[in-house]
Amino acid sequence: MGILNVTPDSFSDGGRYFDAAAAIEHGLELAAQGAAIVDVGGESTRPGAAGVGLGEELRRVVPVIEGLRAAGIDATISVDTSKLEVARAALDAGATFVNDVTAFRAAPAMAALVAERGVECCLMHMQGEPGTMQNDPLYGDLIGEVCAFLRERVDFALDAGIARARIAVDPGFGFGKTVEHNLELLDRLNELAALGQPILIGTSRKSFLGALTGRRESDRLAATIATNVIGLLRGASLFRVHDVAAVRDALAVAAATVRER
Ligand code: PMM
Repeated sequence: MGILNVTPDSFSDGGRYFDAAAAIEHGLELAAQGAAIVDVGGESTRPGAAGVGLGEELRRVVPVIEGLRAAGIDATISVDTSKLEVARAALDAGATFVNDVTAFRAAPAMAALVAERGVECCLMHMQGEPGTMQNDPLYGDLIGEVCAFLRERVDFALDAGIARARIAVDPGFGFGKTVEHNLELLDRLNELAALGQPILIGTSRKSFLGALTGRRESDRLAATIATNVIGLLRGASLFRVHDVAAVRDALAVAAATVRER
């Protein structure tokens, strides 16, 4: 899954693809690099980010999805949103995947929409809200709490009529987690297999990698690759990244190695 942030303020690529034409070009480039899914987002969820209004989010996302479709993009188009109206407009414009970092908590009706359209979705764990989630996140039992949350949200999605095979789960790296929490989640990712759903991870260039390497966002590719290879070995099958070509190569080698055994 290649990341296409149409925002002025995302933590790593904010502002680079804010213009629709530049965003469409970059989305096509992500697909050309081998992304099976291009994830289009119009609202930054970085720690401390302010929310964006409905009209503005629609203006950012819809023309880009329409443009990618019109250009015949060879990838599934995903919309990264927590708003029902944005999800609906994105599906109307050609998206077939809804990536909601609130796991349908912000807009519960989004579950019925996903069910009705027969599209796929990703449900992510987050402790707190983007504005305050990094202020001293606390867990009694990190993996147990993340799994219990995701199980409850999967049940909610199933009750709304979404087919089980169309639901991916994501532990939400960086969303209400310390560096230690992120590392424990990655190392114990295999425990999420108990949920029986495809596992998506989004570690690309995130701040815990900066804390471990001392590198700025644009210099975290090697660290990003390490986390995605570990994620693959621990059972993840979807990898949300900025640098598609490089991560794809690393995953191809890791997957082939494991398959040989
Ligand atoms: N991270 C961000 C945004 N959306 N969606 C999922 N499913 N998982 C994530 O980890 C995730 C996400 C924030 O990162 P960005 O600013 O690079 O988009």
